[in-house]
Amino acid sequence: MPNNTGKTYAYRSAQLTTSAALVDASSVGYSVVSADNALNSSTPAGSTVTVDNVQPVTPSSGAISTTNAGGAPGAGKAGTGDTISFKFTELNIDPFLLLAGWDGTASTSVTVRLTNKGGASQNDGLTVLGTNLGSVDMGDSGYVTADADFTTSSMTVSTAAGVATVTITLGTTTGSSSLGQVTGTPTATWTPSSSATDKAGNTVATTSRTMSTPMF
Ligand SMILES: [Ca+2]
Ligand SMILES: [Ca+2]
Repeated sequence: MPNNTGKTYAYRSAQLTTSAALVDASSVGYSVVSADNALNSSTPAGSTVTVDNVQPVTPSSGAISTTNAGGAPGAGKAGTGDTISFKFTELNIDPFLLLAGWDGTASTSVTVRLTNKGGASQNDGLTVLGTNLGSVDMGDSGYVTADADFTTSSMTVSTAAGVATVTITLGTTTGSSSLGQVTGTPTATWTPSSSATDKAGNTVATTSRTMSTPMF
């Protein structure tokens, strides 16, 4: 699977755009000229950048995973300390485009919403509000009987071996009376968002990924 191992970014600019005409991993020269208000210009300073035209994808296995922090009584039921993780086969995923204003160097506070869709055939949903992480179909209608928000949840991103892992740890909820316990083995489906990109602006592939386990 392609990844962008070996490409590093020390600067960020709103002016960066990708072009299909550029060949991935090729070297492209550029120069910088500075000018003062009187239009006195510096001598051009040149260097090169390495093109990154590889679309971030998600692993075909293990792209979405969960953990249960509550021991056996909490298994299958969302609770404080439970986690959900999303993986991208991309070292240079852009935290700013996962959550506006987040550089990914420290954990940040987010709200996880479990959306109640009711009925035997309508699976509950999971979203991380304000992010471009896409959405999860939980694969079962029994997680919540009404929408429940886990505020003060925390989100981190780490990178290793060509994979970026975004992990969200559930915070506290005021909707605990709405939480249900799922005892089967539902299949959850994550649909990533193309609003997430790598640092070169390549949009994330939106191929859906599944996990089969008693979640949370
Ligand atoms: Ca749990
Ligand atoms: Ca439900």
